[in-house]
Amino acid sequence: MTEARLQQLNGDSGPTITVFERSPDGGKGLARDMRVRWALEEVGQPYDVRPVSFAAMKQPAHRTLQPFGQIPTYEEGDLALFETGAIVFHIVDRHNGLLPLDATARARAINWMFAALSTIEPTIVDREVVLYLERDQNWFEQRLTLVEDRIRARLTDLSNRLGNADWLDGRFSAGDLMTADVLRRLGGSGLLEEYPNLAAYVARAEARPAFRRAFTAQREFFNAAAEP
Ligand code: GTB
Repeated sequence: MTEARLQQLNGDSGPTITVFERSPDGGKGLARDMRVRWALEEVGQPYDVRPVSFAAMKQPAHRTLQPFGQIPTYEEGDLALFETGAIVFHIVDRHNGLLPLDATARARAINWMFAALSTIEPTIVDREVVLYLERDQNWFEQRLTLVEDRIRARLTDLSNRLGNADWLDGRFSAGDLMTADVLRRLGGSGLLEEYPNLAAYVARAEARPAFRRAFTAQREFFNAAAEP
């Protein structure tokens, strides 16, 4: 019997996550709730979604959950979390499947989660800041080149480490989930395609049934919100 079915029979409700009421990504699943949805799908944990408008996100009620006025948040009984690293870790620590049981391999998988969030993602976010907020500056092109070169430096190292392997360290783990989700944010930039093994890595991750379910859920949510 699946964990989801057991929960239904026990009357346990799953966690609730907050998401953009209307995601600026147009349904491409690029906001950070995607990695939480994906982790929940991987471990078979049903969840509810609570949409939050940009205005509501900055109000005290939401800031109680997320001090920085952002999504996603995660509520489960008495527990409220923010920060996708902490949320995904909480999910994969409590459910089998995305972290190895062997302590050493488990620590290495967590290591990759942190690398994705601390070493790779900031360079990708920098590029988005340049594109969205600094386009009018006369140094825009120069800065974009610098920022993209910093991304390339990270991608080169990651590509060298991955080599011909399917995943970063043995079986697919939460480290891969986080890394692939971070790399997805480069979609449309052309940067990922400069590294065929990384492009294939992301495609492999996106082909996972759990990713497809999470992606479909966020897309259906976006489409329903867009209906008049
Ligand atoms: N460090 C936090 C975490 O990992 O949880 C960062 C959370 C965060 O950046 N949340 C963003 C947010 O709420 C949404 S994901 N922004 C609103 C605000 O700060 O006022 C970032 C994001 C947003 C939109 C797109 N997009 O449209 O493509 C992609 C990613």
